[in-house]
Amino acid sequence: MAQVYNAGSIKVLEGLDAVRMRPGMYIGSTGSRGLHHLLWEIVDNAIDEAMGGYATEVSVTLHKDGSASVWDNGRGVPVDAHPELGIPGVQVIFTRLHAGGKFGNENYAYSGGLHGVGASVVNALSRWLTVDAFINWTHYSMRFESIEDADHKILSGHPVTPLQKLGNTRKRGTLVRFLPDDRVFEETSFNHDTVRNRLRELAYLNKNVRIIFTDERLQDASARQEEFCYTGGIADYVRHMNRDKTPIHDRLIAFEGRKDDVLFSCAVQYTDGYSESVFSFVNNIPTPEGGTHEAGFRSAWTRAFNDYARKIGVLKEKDNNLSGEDFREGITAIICVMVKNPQFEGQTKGRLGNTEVRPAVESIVSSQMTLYLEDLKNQEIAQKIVEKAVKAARVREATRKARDVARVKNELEAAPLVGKLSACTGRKASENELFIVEGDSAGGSAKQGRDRHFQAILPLRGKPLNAEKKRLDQVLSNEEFRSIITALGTGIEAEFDLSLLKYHKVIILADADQDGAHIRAILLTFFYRYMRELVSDGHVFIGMPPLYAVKRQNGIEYAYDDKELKKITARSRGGYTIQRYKGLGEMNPEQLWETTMDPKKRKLMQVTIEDAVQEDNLITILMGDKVEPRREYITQHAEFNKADHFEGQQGAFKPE
Ligand code: 28G
Repeated sequence: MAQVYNAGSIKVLEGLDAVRMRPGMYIGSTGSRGLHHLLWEIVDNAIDEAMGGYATEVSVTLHKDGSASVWDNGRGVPVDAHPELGIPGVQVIFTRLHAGGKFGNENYAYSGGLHGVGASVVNALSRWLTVDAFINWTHYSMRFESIEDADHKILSGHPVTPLQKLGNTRKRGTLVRFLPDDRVFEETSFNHDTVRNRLRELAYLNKNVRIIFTDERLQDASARQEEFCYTGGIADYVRHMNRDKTPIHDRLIAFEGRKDDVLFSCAVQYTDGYSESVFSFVNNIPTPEGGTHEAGFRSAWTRAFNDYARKIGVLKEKDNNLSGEDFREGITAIICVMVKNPQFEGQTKGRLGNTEVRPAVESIVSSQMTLYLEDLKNQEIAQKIVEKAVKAARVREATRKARDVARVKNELEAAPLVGKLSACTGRKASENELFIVEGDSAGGSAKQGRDRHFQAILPLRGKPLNAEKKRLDQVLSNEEFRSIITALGTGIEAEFDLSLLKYHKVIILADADQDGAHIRAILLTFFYRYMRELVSDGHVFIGMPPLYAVKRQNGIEYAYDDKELKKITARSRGGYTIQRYKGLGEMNPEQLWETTMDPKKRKLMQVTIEDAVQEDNLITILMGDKVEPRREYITQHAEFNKADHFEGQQGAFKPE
């Protein structure tokens, strides 16, 4: 076993052991998310080097042995002795908690935040980690391991070689490779798509940085390497997001600005659609829940266009201003800020809280948009946007009137709606569940099989319509959606109020076939577009009915996928028969309860918004007007007979 090579490192190791004792405190979780966090931490350091203008290239490799490596061609992590500690800088960085120097350091003023826990945390949670620095034509290397002492206590991130000079080099930069510790993480395999999508996103957010992704684990050699580099940055990202939509102008509205310590940039393009797709980032980290930067952008954007609409006479003195929503119909926008000490708030830490950011962004957007709207060459685009907003306002007004009428009508028709919904008797919303069930016969079984104390059933007769292609007034006139809105009690869009939610679990129950998939997609689209908080707050679930029943003398077992079926049949000596369920309707009430509704036995997948850009795009593909991308997507993902077909079909799903 290797030796402690330097006495000063004893204290250091204690620090790292704290990380191993409570990994969740440093990286959030020890599941797949936490695992990827390790990689983001190292990638962030490489990107920081590029953002500082010192590196042009970052490359990330997933190796066959389960390790990951990251390379940047920057200045190389310092190897000279730390003035106070007397050990090489690289050792300080990888063995001292918070020694990354991201806080109070001018070199890295805008980095990390959520991710910025430091490279030492990655070291603490790895089986081994190596760092190679290429500085002044010299190749330096150092290796850390997690070792066991005489009492079988694990010492994390222990330097097992002193800093070594390996020889001459023509390279410049830093290479870090590490193997996540399987004694810490439940999941140790990096997900190809997760890594790829984040690297691509980083390439869009950091224009001209070349990011090379290599997955050596892939069989197909031609798919192993991908390179991302975008000269247009976030403007390219917006174009990419709109690739399956129909833009109403070619040239994007894009600008940057700085106020005090806040750096701001945005790119905007309108399409002929009706939905609002605004994606925001803080220090390269997505903020799906918005925050002060988005608030500042929205208010300045609305004010600039209202002022403009008055200036060109579309709004007269007596007219009211158009609303912010009107100016955001059909918008696709990315807004980025760099902030010094970002405060992330909200349940999933996805919202920026810094109050100083709002006025800063407001001032930048106001002055830039004033310039933009005064420029002759922008008049055509600006007028199109105002025109679109005026139309949106008209529809909104008509909808409001229709809604008032609908409200009265609704009250009159309340009886049939209530008749459709089988409410539960319990009054605690936090314990109550609403099952939205495809088809009358399955709905009937669910009604009989449920626990009526906390489970309510809403059967869907026909297919609800596709919310993506419709305006609000059409969505509201659809009976299936109306009954869902009424049953949930929250209202929708601007009037959505989560505190009024009557069922904290909303469970979609549809067949595991094409039709079921379509209904799921339609319902998720509706929730995503009109009740997004319901999804982002984790209230939406997908029920997983079993695909097979294996009947034997001593009873029935259910299999939720082909793998499980194999397991069950393998250990079933003697006779058995397999029933394959084609739909929920084939199960009697008891079976439906036992397999799909009983909280003790059922499988539910929670719908989450992991990657809002991805989500938005998937919805466009599945629900938008363009047939070709949809056909392509469905052909690629058409494995409707597997229980895991939910994955990648829409949104992100994780087990209950
Ligand atoms: C490959 C994977 C991840 C890195 C650097 C470069 C420097 C550095 C990193 O310094 C501490 C604090 C301020 C000097 C900075 C090199 C200044 C001069 C660096 C990385 C010491 C950290 N020369 N590249 N850290 N500074 N790449 N990639 O981690 O005073 S970390």
